[in-house]
This record gives sequence, C-alpha cells and structure tokens, in this order.
Amino acid sequence: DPYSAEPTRHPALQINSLKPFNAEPPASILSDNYITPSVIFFKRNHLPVPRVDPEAYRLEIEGLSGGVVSLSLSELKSRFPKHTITATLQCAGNRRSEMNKVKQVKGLNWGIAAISNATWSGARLRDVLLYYGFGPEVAAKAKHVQFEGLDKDVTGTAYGASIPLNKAVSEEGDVLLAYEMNGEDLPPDHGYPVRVVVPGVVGARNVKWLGKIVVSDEESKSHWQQNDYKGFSPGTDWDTVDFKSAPAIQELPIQSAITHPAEGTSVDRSDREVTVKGYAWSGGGREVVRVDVSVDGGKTWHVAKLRTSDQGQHPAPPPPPGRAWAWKLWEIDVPIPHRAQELEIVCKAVDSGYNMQPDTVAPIWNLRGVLSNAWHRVKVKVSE
Ligand code: MTE
Ligand code: MO
Repeated sequence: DPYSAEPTRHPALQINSLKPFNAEPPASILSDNYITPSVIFFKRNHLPVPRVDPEAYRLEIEGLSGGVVSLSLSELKSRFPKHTITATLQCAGNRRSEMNKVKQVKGLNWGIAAISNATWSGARLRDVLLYYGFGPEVAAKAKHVQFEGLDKDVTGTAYGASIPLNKAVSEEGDVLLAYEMNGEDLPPDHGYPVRVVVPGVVGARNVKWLGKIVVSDEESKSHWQQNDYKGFSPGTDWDTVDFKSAPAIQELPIQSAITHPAEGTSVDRSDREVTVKGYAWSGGGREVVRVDVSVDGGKTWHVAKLRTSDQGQHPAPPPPPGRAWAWKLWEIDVPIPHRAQELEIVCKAVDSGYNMQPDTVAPIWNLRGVLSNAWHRVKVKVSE
C-alpha cells in the first residue's frame, strides 16, 4: 500500500478523500484563529505523502548558467537569509460543492474551508536563483520556473507545476522555499522538509516536498499545469473542452465566505442582532478593502469590521501595495429585521482593484468546478 506511511491527522478535520488524503477544517472553527493552526490547516494531496530523510534531502536546480545545482537542507538554511511572510493558501476547488448544486462538476466536493492562513519561513527563491547564476543571460530566454515534488504516482510521475519567471525573481514576489510553517518544521502533510510558497497564487503551484526547480522557457509539462486547474465557459463540456485553449490558473479572484452562523441553524429574535463572521482574501497581493453583509438576501447591506490578527494581538502593519498575501477575518452584528422568519445572510468582498464577487454561481460554473467565488449565502431560522 503506497499509503502505509501517511501521517496521523487531527480528528476535527472533515475528510474529503482518504487516499490521497484531502480534508478541510469545519467552517465553524476556521475563523477562530487569524493564523490557522497547522493541524487543522486544509490538506490537499494528489498522491501519497513521501517521507523524506532530512539528511539525505537534496534540492536540484536546473536551467541556470553553470549546470545543475544540488543543495542540502542545511545549505539552504545557512546560505540564505531566513524570511517570514504570512500568506493564505486557497485551493482552486474551494467552494466547489456550490457549483455541484448548479450542475455536476468533476473534483473533490470542497466546502468553504479549502483555504487557510499561516506564517511561512524560508529562503527567498529569488536569493537562491541569483546566488546560483540567474542573470540577464538566463532571463533573456527563460519565462517560467517549474517545480517538481518528491511525491510520485505508480508510474513514477511526480507532482509538478510552474509559475511565471517574473513572479519567482521579483523583489516584490515574496516567493519562498519554505522550511517552516507557523514557527515549526513543515509538517509532513504540508511538504516537509521544503515547499514553495507562492503568495497570491493558487494552492496548486505551491509545490510541497520540493525536489527540483527548473528555470525554463516552457511551463511545467505536468498534468496539473496543462490539463487541470484551468477555467472554462459554463457552455464548455467534457466533449468540447480543449485544455490548450485556456491559461493555467495563477492568481485567484476575490473571495469571501461566511463561517458563522451555520446553514440551517437558528437565531433568537430576543437577541435583536445576529453576529456574522467570515473570511475574505484576494489573489495577486490585492488587499481586501471591504466586506459587505446582508441578512435579507442582498436587499440591504452593512459594512463588516475587518481584522488582521488574532483577538488581543496587535494587528500586523498594513502590507505594501500589491503584497497583501494574507486573508482578513471579518465580523459584524446586524439587526434582525422585524417580522423576518428566516434570514438569508449574504457576504461579498471588494479588493484593492475594486474587483467584486459575482452574485450567483451559474454564470461562473465550469466543468472542473474551480474559481467558485459567488456571493456566499447562508439561511438561518429566526426563533421567537
Ligand atoms: N505539491 C505536491 N508535491 N503534491 C500535491 O499533491 N497539491 C497542491 C499543492 N502542492 C500538491 C502540492 C494543491 S492542489 C494545493 S491546493 C496545495 O498544495 C495544498 O497545500 P496544503 O496541503 O499545504 O494545504
Ligand atoms: Mo488545490
């Protein structure tokens, strides 16, 4: 059984598939912490978790002048300054279950919690590439940086992905070869001993158990770069889809969802107000600037209070423009409308580019169920 060496997991996780292991935390606890504890951070594995011996570990780098580089874990840690960022990871399939309700899609049936926020520490990819000879000569030809994992399928094919070269080498890109998550060694599920953290970019490009980096004029040839993780028209079906016709997802669109109250629960009229909580995040380093909340299905709106730290902690200083990698948690007390017997609670976020979420799922439905970011809606009863 290729899955015999899987790590133990937290019992609170809601399992989407066991082999490979895919799970998300219950939405109700997701917004309890600004920094998601690693044990409940969503887990998305395509293959068995590889167990890597840190002494034997080598990171190979190809495509730079001067041939193949082979770097040990201790060299990675000692040769390059340690840099820490707080960044949210979101799976392209987060909230896929809402697309499934419109029409069947292919993929894991994620709820709203295939997204989590952590601090990541490691070497800057930029520093490593420059150290080993990245310069104008390489830049003249290369356009992409490919990553290969040490996790392999039965045919020996590794998980792989790539990102644009300019994201990888830009001073503002903040791409890390991370060896710590939330101040500790990366857990096995999250890529021990080294993963790429590409802040602002879809989870799929944040390759775990990183074995190889290739600076190239081509994108990764991997299935997940070429024939998956792409968006299509609602009119495209499995008979007509041409994966070559769409670009690989990199930055993700504006997103928000309600973590409290839960669908189908009830609120007391005597409380007069309902407390609504959730998260909001946008890709590409675009900062969330506002979250609007309605309890009457979108007829009237209220502006939620945004939060960038755990309760009682000092909020982080505001990020430089274009480098807002972390989510914001939000909260608001909204008066319960007179005579309402049911509330349709809705949230929608706005980012620094004034991008907003679409109001319904149908116009953004796609056969793979990715990029699901319509207004999130939760219905609760009002009890007398
Ligand atoms: N890297 C490797 N090597 N293998 C994988 O299966 N899954 C990707 C990405 N990196 C994956 C990987 C996907 S689709 C996502 S959403 C994120 O890892 C999930 O990261 P997490 O498990 O740390 O939350
Ligand atoms: Mo993903």
